[in-house]
Order: sequence, then structure tokens, then C-alpha cells
Amino acid sequence: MSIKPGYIAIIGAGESGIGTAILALKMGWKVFISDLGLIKSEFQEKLNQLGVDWEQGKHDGKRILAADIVVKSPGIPDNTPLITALKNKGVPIISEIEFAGYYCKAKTICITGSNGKTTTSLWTHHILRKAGLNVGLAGNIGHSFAKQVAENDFDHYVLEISSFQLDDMFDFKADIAILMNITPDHLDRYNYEMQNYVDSKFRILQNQTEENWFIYNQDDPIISAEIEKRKLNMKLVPFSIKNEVSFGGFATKENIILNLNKQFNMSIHELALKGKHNTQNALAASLASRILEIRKDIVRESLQDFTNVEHRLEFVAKVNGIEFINDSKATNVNSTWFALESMEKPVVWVVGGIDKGNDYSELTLLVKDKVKAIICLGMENQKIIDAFKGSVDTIVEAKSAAEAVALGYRIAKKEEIVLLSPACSSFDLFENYEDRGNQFKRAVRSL
Ligand code: UMA
Ligand code: ADP
Repeated sequence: MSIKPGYIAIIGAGESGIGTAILALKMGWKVFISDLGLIKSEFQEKLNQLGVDWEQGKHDGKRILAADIVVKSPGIPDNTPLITALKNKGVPIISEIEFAGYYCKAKTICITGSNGKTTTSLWTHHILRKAGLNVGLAGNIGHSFAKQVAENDFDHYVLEISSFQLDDMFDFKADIAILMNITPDHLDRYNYEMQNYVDSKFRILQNQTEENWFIYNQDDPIISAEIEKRKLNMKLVPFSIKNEVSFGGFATKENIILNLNKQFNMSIHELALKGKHNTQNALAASLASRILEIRKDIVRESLQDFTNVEHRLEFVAKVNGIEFINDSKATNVNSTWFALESMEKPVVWVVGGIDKGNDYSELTLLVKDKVKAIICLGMENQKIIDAFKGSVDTIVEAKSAAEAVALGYRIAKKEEIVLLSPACSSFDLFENYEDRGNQFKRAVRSL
């Protein structure tokens, strides 16, 4: 779909906003971009170079309300006074992905879910690139989709899409949609109503027809229940690590098997990334690739030689027989569940940060089984202490990554693991999850 250029106001001058400005300008729109905070100097330079009209430190309501269309950064919630005023006036508000979609003819593989989006997106992109496809990677990762649509000419895009982006998407259609899982996260943006978050994730399917594909995790009870409720007419491609699947993909103890028009078999032990969650990611990425008719030998090779992404169960170092693992990107209970589940030696677990309404009881059994000590790494740790004091004898607190690493080194013995898998976001003690992971790694390397 294409729309007639007019006057566009962009709210939020981060990666998505700047990308939108570049594309909109190229397509003949009159552009105004506004940021309530300070715009990064490199982005200011870019806007000046393009001759785009911008403001920072405020939102000029008058100029924004006059727009024909507004692109809002996914980082901005829906309930700010400005967004409310725009809605009351009936100005269309869309996301950068929706806007870029108007100008993109490429085939899209769109990946969403509470966890595993980045890993699955990168893995899928790796396979398609190895197969020689002219394929881009965008969305909730790297350079914005809009910037890439303006500056590149890809035939295929792998798009990692967050629920915040989906919320302002209406006409966009994924050729292949992938839904990894749905577990509680970001509920503060969804009125603390899980169904609102589920509905947001299912927007990945909107506008799909019989020609399109929906790859999903059949083991996820929320996804399965939601599919039952809906009348879906695209091609359904489930995957499972528990049961055999007649059309789709599944894993046994030894193999992953894809049953599409032709069968694909591979030993699970050859997968580049370990852990059940990564078997799910591999299933999703390989199903998408086989739907695109990528040759089996290329899929197999790419499942074997993919390299792990930083801060996701990342091996840091072994110091005096103690293994240190950085899983700083585990910012909710479900991702930490998979981290603990995949540990094969006793664990000193570093956990904590800003709690987004976590229910730790889901971890109790695993913690009893695998964790010998807990190191709380957050400003406020009482909820964690209360949740696990009956399961683990040693619970201590740290106020920095360096302190947590020093404590971990003291508590763990040879052939044990110190695992940073916080189940919480990082903004109390760190800039972001990367900063938390990097500080952890630096502290380990200077032991
Ligand atoms: N702002 C306003 N008005 C407001 C509130 C904020 O102008 O009322 C401004 C802020 O000052 C800031 C800007 O809006 O300058 C938002 O910047 P941002 O960097 O938070 O957001 P974007 O540049 O729009 O980046 C977004 C995604 N960020 C979020 O959804 C929070 C990026 O995902 C994504 O890569 C980018 O679009 C690409 O188009 C990052 C992310 O953290 C990786 N995503 C979340 C996650 O993975 O958990 C969802
Ligand atoms: P996202 O982009 O959705 O945040 P990532 O691939 O960045 O997902 O991984 C985030 C965290 O979740 C990491 O701790 C990682 O080990 C874990 N993880 C990765 N894939 C899955 C999955 N399929 N299910 C649950 N957790 C996962």
C-alpha cells in the first residue's frame, strides 16, 4: 500500500524517529520531528544535514496536532497528554514499521514473542544470507526498518517486532509470521491485563491470507488457547519440543525434524546453541527457511555454525574451575527459567533489578534442584529473598556487578557455575542490560 505524501509529525527522535524522517523526506513528505528529551548529537547533525525541521526538550502540541499523520516511537506509551490529544482529534498514529511497510515490496519474515525474538531473528537472517538471498535485518534490532527501506533494496527482510511496534500497526502484513511464546512482560504498558498483551502479540497475524504462513510454538498454552478462540485462515505451522507434529517441526531427545512438503532431519547435538529454548529458536528459524525453499544442506550448516548473541547465556570465562555465564538479557522470569533449566552443574545465581511484577514461584522447583546460593543484585531485593529463603540456604546481597562477581567467586567451588540471569530489568543499578552484562564480564576478567 502507498499513501499520498502530506505533512508528517514524528514523535521521538531516536533510531525509529530518525529512520522515519529519512524515509519520509525521500518520499516527498513535509517532516517535523519532536523529542521531549535531548536528541543525540549525531542525530541532530543528520537532521540538519537533511534540512528537517526539529525540536527538543518539548512537544509543540500545535504543530504536531496539525499533522496528517503521526509516527510515534514505540518507546512512548499511549497515555501521555499529547497522544491522548492526537487521538481525540482523530489524527492517525502509526509506528515506524507500519510507515516503512507502505514503501517496502520485499517479502517479510516477522518474529515476535516475549523471549527469543533477537536470537531467532539473527539465526533466520544468518540462514537466508548464507543461502545467498538479498536479505535485510531490521525492526526491534539494529538500524531501523524505515532507514533501511530508504537506503537499501533488499528482496527479503527479517523483522524482529516488539508488541509496542505492533500496537501501532494496521495495514502491515507479514508474509511469514513467527510467534515464539507469550509470557508476562511489559504489563505496565497493557493496563496490567494479560489479554491486552496477548492481543498485541497476535497483531503479527493481521491482514494475513491463505497464502501466508504462521509459525508458532504449540507448547505455549497461551498461544494454543488463543488460536482455538480465533478463526485463522493462513497456513498454520506449529513447532513443539514435546510432541510430534505432522505438519511443522518438532524435537525428540536426539533430533529435530521438519515435516513440511519434504522432510528435514538433523541431530539436536549439532545445533550451534544449547538449551531447550534454543531448540525452539532453531525450529522456528529453520521452518521459515524451508518455507522459503532454502536448500537442506545450507539450513543444516547454518544451524551448526551460528554464533551466539552477546548477553544471552554467554560463556564469559572459567576461573579456577568456576564457570561464569552472562545472561543479562534475561529480564523476565521465563527467560531465566530456561537459563536455569539448561544448567548442568550447581549454580550460584545472580538475580534481581527492577521487578516488573514477577511471579517467582514458577522458579521454585528449578531453584531447589540447581541453585546452591543466591546473590541479589538490585536496589530492592526483599521479594526475591522472601520467595527463595525456604529453598536456598545462602542468600546475600550485592550493590554492584563487581561485588556480585567477587561474592560468586567466593561462594562457588570448582566445577560450579556463577550465572547472571536477573529475571528483572536493569535500570536501578545500570544504564541498561548491556551495561549490566559488560560490567559483569569486566569484573570476571579482572578476577
Ligand atoms: N520521548 C518523547 N516523548 C515522550 C517520551 C519519550 O519524545 O513522551 C523520546 C525520548 O526522549 C527518546 C525517544 O522518544 O529520545 C524514544 O527513543 P528510544 O530509543 O526509546 O526509541 P526508538 O528510537 O523509537 O527505538 C525503538 C525501539 N525502542 C523501544 O521500543 C523502547 C528499539 O528497540 C528499536 O530498535 C527501534 O525503535 C528501531 O526502530 C530497542 C528496545 O529496547 C532495542 N526495545 C524494547 C525491548 O526489546 O524490550 C521493546
Ligand atoms: P528477545 O529479543 O525476545 O528479548 P533474546 O533472543 O534477546 O530475546 O533473548 C532474551 C533472553 O531470553 C535471554 O536470556 C535468552 O537466553 C532467553 N531466550 C532466548 N530464546 C528464548 C526462548 N525461545 N524462550 C525463552 N527464553 C529465551
